[in-house]
Amino acid sequence: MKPGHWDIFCVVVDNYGDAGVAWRLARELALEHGIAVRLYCDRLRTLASIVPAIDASRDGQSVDGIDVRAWGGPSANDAIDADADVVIDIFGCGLPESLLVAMTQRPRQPVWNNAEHLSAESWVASTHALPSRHPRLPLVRYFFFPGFSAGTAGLLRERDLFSRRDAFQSSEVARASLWRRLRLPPPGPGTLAVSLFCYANHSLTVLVDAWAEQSREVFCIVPPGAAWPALQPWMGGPLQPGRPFRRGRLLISAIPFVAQDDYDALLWACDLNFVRGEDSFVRAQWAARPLVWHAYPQAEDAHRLKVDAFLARYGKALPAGGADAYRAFSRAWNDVTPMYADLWRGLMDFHATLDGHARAWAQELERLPEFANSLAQFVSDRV
Ligand code: TRH
Repeated sequence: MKPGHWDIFCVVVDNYGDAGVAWRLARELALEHGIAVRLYCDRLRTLASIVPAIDASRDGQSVDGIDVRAWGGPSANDAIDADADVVIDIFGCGLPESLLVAMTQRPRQPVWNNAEHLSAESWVASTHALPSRHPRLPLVRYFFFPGFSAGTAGLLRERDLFSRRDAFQSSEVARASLWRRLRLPPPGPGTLAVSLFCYANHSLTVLVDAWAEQSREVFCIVPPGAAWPALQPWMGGPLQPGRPFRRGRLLISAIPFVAQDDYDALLWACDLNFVRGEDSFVRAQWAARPLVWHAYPQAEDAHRLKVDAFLARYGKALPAGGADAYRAFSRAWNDVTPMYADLWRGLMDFHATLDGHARAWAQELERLPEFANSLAQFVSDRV
């Protein structure tokens, strides 16, 4: 099949994940599949914070071969050319009515896919790629699910990601250059370097108390987010880039929000990564370093099912003690059970095991389908 021309639509509901996933998908399709991609985003400012080459004040710009466009969202009346061969709405953000009508009038309708949210739950494989008829218009939309099993579309992963990661992790020069860019001191020998990206979290102060009191030095690097205001009362002052804070064995440094590629490098450089949502969660798995996931909190605690489903898959190849410690800490971090310092100590007893497991897990996932490839294959089977 000829690569053709694809339109991707993204609504930033909150935070960075919507734009983060849309950008990653657009970039892989453009750079690895030679597809002409237009990316419509209703908040260019958010996109620009993860991709600094994007100018948030400009509509219509080419970055990494992607035609980046501003739009007003599915209910706005923007004039959008209905000439794409493939249309994707990220996380089911919806498309403008005028575009849907124009799609029905094309001699050959575009393939319309909804790129879905990630879950490790087992129902995903049986729902992936199913068609759904539009309630009023003669259009079909397919539901495309990322996931952790062969029956799903898999996860987004750039072709050269592992070779870049491995080159970084084996190069002292590359790591030193990252710490310089972040204006941070390189962690000393034996120090546990931790990145901390999370939502508002009741367990945070229990954790920093445990870090301050333990025997091993902890260097905690905190990008902007809920952790900054949450740590302020504990620190007795604001957390800001350039103003490190020490208590006992714990050194905390805030960093500004960094470009998506530098965030990858931070994950590669740390010994443990606290991540959240979807995209940082996946990137931490590719980093092949132990991770703790904070799931996006959902109504009626629906996210707890997602946490347990992930823990069941991730813990399968761990020895029983390690799986229990990991599960207990992760569930407390997600507010399913109370957090205690002992849970942290239990987790650290298995840090070396978790480290080996993280690499094996990344290799295991690498054998599954890759999301952009799955999508390109799915489309090529239909046009
Ligand atoms: O930011 P998130 O919480 O995003 C989302 C959204 O809330 C979204 O509505 C919801 O659907 C989804 O979670 C489940 O977390 P996430 O998914 O990890 O996205 C963060 C993005 O920001 C990711 O692409 C990595 C990037 N990032 C940087 O580029 N630089 C940084 O410094 C940091 C901390 C993150």
